[in-house]
Amino acid sequence: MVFAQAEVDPSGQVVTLTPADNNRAAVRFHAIWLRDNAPDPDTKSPSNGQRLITLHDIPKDIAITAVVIEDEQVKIKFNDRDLVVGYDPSWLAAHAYDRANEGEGLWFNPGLTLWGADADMPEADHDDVMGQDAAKRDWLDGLYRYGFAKLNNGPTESGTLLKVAEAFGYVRETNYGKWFEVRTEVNPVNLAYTGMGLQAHTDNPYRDPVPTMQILYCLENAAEGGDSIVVDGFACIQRLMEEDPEAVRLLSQYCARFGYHGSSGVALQSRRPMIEATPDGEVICIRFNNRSSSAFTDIPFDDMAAYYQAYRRLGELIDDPEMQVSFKLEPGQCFIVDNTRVLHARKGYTGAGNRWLQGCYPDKDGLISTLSSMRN
Ligand code: NM2
Ligand code: OGA
Ligand code: ZN
Repeated sequence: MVFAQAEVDPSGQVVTLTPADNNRAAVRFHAIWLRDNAPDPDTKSPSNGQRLITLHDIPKDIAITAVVIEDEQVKIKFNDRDLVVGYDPSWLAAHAYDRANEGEGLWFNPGLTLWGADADMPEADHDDVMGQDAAKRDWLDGLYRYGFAKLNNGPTESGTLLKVAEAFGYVRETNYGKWFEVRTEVNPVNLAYTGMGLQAHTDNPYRDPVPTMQILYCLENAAEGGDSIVVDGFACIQRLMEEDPEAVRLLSQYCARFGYHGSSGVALQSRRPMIEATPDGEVICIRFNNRSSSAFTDIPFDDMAAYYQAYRRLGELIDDPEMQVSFKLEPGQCFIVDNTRVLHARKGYTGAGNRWLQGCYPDKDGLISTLSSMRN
């Protein structure tokens, strides 16, 4: 971005940068914002990029005394130091905030691709992703955008899922272990450890914070049934928003309750909405799990019946085959979901053959960090 002109207002509080390209609007920045984000070595550590000062080090009456465009930089002098601070115009353009308040309503991160049954889902070969940076980056990029990705033709060795997790992040240990065996057990501590079908769900909504990603790695799948299904929870919320905004309001503004007490010494519980949004309306999490919801007690009497209707409708959208992608995992194949967004289900299974998956919960911040640093 090239700026043709820089001007400071008479109070020294606002800089206006006018782009060379006439079709682009001018952008304004506040003195306090510019001073806080000054890139000089006394403000930001040149070695690690961390800020060396607190807001108390900036006077309340901070003001700009001069601004010029020179040597492809926006150069600014403030009233607290003699230093002239040079800002990269592209950095300023990328961090501009000069827009109107966008008001109400929920929205989704535009970097995500919402999907339904006809989606072309990201998948790659295990050895390519583990061995080649470009293949890994593309696969992680798909995983981020779809909240889902499959990895094919991996080893059928116990524990391989941890190596997959380590390729992009760190595994969160829980009461189920660093990883867990998903297979039929006697006296199961969780219905996942049976042959029952499991309605599409997010894992562990009873945990705070919830696990943000899950890997399910297949070692054996010779039973009859046991197919996997995944559903984009954000796409379901989007459909619900279109057909019944009041339903989304109920599910996002009241807290549900979730709990797990399946083994001794464990009593997990949470009070969180099924649809969670930031204060400015970005949908950031869906919690949906029929097996683990507790009695709801945070919805006022007058709204409870409508709340249940909204909950039912969200479940219908989640169970709608038009929203679902299904497949049967083969030994050596795994999938990863963003557990804050994409729900997973399994069909019931029976018969003589064994079914054995291993699961773990890597954190999503690691994925985003690895991907961002690979993109740079
Ligand atoms: N397991 C597989 O959230 C849940 O309770 C689903 C989780 C037991 C770790 C199952
Ligand atoms: C789980 C789960 C699915 C499966 O373990 O959380 O949903 O395919 N398992 O067994
Ligand atoms: Zn699950």
